[in-house]
Amino acid sequence: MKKFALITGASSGIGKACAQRLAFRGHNLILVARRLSRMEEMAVQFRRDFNVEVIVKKADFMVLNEIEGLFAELSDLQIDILINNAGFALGKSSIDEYDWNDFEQMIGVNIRAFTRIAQLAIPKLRQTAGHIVNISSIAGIEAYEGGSVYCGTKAYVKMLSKSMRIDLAGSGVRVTDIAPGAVETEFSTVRFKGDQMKADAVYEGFIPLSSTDIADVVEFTLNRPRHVNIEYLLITPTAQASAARIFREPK
Ligand code: 8X3
Repeated sequence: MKKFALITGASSGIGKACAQRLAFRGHNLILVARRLSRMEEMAVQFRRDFNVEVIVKKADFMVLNEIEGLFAELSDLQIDILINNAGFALGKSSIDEYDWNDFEQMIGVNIRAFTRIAQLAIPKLRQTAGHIVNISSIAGIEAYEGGSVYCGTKAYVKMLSKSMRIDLAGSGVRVTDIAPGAVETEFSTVRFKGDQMKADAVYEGFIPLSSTDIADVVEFTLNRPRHVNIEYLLITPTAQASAARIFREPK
């Protein structure tokens, strides 16, 4: 029976790069995100270039019913990889000035949906002795100014991942937590709500990671022999020594 890799947040950034890499390696894919047309374009390309099966599903991760409905639709399929990637930062200000709705959205997607997706995927991954890759962040181990709830959600992902690993020991399911530092994607454009000047400033004066750099590492963890579980990897640009300490070349 065919096996599929399920990738959330697949329409851009790290999710898209992982989808591209897995398709290149001949893996069938289930792509899930909100932006259907982007995923449909990817699917056409992957089917044509890599001869893989690609299923595209639109889901709003703020709505748990949509996630549950998605897994009901996938009930006949075998899944051996989950790239649990959907998540974002919204806003970056002092906690007392933060828009509560931004907190709600980060908690809704980075914690609630993230957990529900993992929980619904695990029975399928047990059947295939599969692999869960949870995408956390350097923000999960280091707080920074204006990071509050975003940092909190990523610390949550780190502990959820660790706990999952313990629960699944003996099942043959591998669990990996990938924690990227500064990766130039739409991340900062989303965080700053379309303010491109602010978003660009995040990556100024140094070479940030690309989503392909992260896909390289994800691929490495997936391709280890079955008895090898890489539990946690923190990946930063060479110029980034901590969440807040980035060496920038003077202008
Ligand atoms: C993304 C990296 O440092 O902007 O998770 O939080 S950071």
